[in-house]
Amino acid sequence: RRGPSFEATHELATGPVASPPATVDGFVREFLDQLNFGQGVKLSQSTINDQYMALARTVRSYLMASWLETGHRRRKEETKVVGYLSAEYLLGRQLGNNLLASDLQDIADQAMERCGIDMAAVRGQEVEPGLGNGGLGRLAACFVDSLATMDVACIGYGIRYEYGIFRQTFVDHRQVEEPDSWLRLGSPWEFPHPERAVQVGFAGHTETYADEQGRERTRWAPAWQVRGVPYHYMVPGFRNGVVNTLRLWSAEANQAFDLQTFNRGDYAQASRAEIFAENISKVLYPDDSTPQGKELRLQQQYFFVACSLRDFIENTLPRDFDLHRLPERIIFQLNDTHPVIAVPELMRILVDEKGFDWDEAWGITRRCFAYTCHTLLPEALEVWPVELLGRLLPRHLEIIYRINEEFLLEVREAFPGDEGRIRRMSIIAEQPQRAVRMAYLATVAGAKVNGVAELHSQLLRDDVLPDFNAMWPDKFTNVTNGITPRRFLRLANRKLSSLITDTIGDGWVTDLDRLRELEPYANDPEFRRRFREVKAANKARLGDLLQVRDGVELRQDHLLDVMVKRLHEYKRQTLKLLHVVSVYEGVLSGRTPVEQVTPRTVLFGAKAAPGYHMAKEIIYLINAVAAKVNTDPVMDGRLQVLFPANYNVTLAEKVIPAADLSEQISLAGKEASGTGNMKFALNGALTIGTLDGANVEILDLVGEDHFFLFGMTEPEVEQLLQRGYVPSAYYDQDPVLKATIDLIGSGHFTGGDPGAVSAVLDNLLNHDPFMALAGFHAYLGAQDRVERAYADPEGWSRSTILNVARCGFFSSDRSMRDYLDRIWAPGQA
Ligand code: Z2T
Repeated sequence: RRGPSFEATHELATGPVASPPATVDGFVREFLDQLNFGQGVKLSQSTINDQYMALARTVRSYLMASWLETGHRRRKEETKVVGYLSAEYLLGRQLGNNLLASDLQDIADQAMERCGIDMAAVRGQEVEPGLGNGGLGRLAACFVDSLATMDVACIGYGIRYEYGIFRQTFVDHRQVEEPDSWLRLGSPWEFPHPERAVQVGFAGHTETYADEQGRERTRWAPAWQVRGVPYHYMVPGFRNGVVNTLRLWSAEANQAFDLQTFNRGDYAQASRAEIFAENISKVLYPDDSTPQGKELRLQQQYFFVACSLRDFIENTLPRDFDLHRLPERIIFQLNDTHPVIAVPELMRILVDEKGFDWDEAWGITRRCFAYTCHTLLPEALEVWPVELLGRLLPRHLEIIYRINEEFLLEVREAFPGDEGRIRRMSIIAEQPQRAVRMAYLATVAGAKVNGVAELHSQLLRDDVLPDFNAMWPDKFTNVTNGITPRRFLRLANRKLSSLITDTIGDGWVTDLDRLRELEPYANDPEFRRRFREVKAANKARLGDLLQVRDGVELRQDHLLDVMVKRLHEYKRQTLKLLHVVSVYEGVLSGRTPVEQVTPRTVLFGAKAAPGYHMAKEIIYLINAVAAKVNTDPVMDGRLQVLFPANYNVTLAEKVIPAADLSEQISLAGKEASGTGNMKFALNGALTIGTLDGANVEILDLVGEDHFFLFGMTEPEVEQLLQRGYVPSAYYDQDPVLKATIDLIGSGHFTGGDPGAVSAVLDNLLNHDPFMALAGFHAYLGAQDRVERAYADPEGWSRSTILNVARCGFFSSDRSMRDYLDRIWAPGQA
């Protein structure tokens, strides 16, 4: 099964692996080798894509020795490994990151110049692997970056989707989705390992039999199988010689086609099985925080989790490892409920395949998993109908039933006679249909359960899982999210990074708390001037990009007000839009002299789930408002609304460093954490925001003089809901709100057609589940404060510098430290 040992191939066949010399000469030589012998072209004939492929392979070859060395070391050291199980990794482009990690940026620039190659064009050739929806997938990418930088043994497990998050375009102001064929021009960062493929079964039936000792055992006879082929990706630490592995699984058919059918001439039928199998990893489900409960999605989940457990147990642990000691060697971190089917899968492996007693297996399993919840929205908690789960994974359903039975016995013992509680806590929901509550299964099996910001973790205890908290209070903990300072500061904002490094040295890149040392410079006029210069340069860079990418002009003299995140009602893009329209309406109606309007560009970036009707209507409305406001001479160009299509990590890296104002305006109690909020603050934007998610912690750290806070607290939201929320009352009582909504409702933005906006307006006036109308007045007040503050450039600069200086806490290195301290290390036996 295992071929020659790593030692044999490494030491005997090739000797120690040497990197090419880290000089411009060495780089040029390696690059030309890659171009000639890898890509098969001469420099003079090469296309930009050839050059990109060769450059990527060159960078790869510099990281290879570290990768082999790290793998070698990990096999020797008997430490616990973090198995990060995530259905999404929103990696962003690899070239820049890997040049940064290997400290080859300058050498590569010079080498390309020497070859007469346009480095910017080559960088632009890379299609980012968009294997995630938004925050959750990007968080996974930040976490594996931090673990590599901290030299923690981690394998990131996930799915190699052939198509990642769709590419968004706008046609007549409406979102159109196009397939993201990110692999089309080649994928130089991945290493397929077909020799490490594993089999995954589905469906079929279970049967009992007596083993040699006469014990009753169960086995599962799947009806069909697919092959999981791992593709490895390098996860380099920041200049520390460590390269961890991301292992993404691709589904393939066991046989290309059925030869008998093929020979009969039914070619379409002959390849049906192949198409069926390959569908499993074909495409990422584009739903951010509202799962669809589709069979293919459950297939994806089981597929990658079964591959990953098999891979770790059979191919990563030493041969003949005693699985009783499994918790000493692995902690599987469940990134939301998507991989929770791993729990019954590990039980099945231990009990059915390895012959463990149930109790023994359960004792092990409960120490091998920890669960991170990323939401509070009830509709986002995954449930799988018993009928579906039983059909696709019959043995797993039996195991879940038994876990539930024994768990409910435990509940009965802890709370005798409390049948209501037992019904509430059951892993199996009875209404509206029998279904497995995956969050409950994860909570029962997990050694720890965590939320992703202080407020979220508290609400998780109090509102989402209160009965579980009552039973196991010590299980619950918080780890506030973070972001990697490598990609989102050092790489995305090289100018600010240089200014910081010139001022306090470069230790901050791996120890972000050191940004505190910038605090005194907030009072230094010269430093503030340089800080503003950086912001202006970033704004100019974004302007150049938007000109080429979207054919729009970014006014350099405007306050740049940015709201970039998935389109969701709870995030309240409509509230931002109401503000925009109110400014415009004020001028249009003569209430506000146009000279009094602070010149401002509002930039939106947002994808809507393709099936989320209201979100798509809101996208339409934003585009419609933009078209009118941008061109109406009455505004004298003082208000611009930009909505570049297809917001992704690549665009984020340009937008965030240019922003002045960061919009974090979700209804309190709805955004679990947010991570964009952290990226903006660390890049010198000020936040206008509610007391939601990690905003609360940002506010605590930066102080209320340097944060534009508005809106209800979470308890106030609850109270208003209890009293009965009537959105139309706000419309009736606030003349500015009324005029704003009436202008939209008049069809002013939609060619005189009020029907085109009625879905959004009816929803706002009659339902408004996220209380945009209730928030409107306070939001406008906060925007007034923004404008007054912005009118004082010195005061504004001071605040932005203090934001940067005080937000070191939001490094994902700190998040990883917290996971290690609170979740991963305590389980160590
Ligand atoms: C997602 O991106 C998030 C939560 C989900 O709940 C699903 C997805 Cl795809 C099931 C986001 C949260 O909305 C956001 O607040 C948080 O910062 C992010 O996960 C990372 O924790």
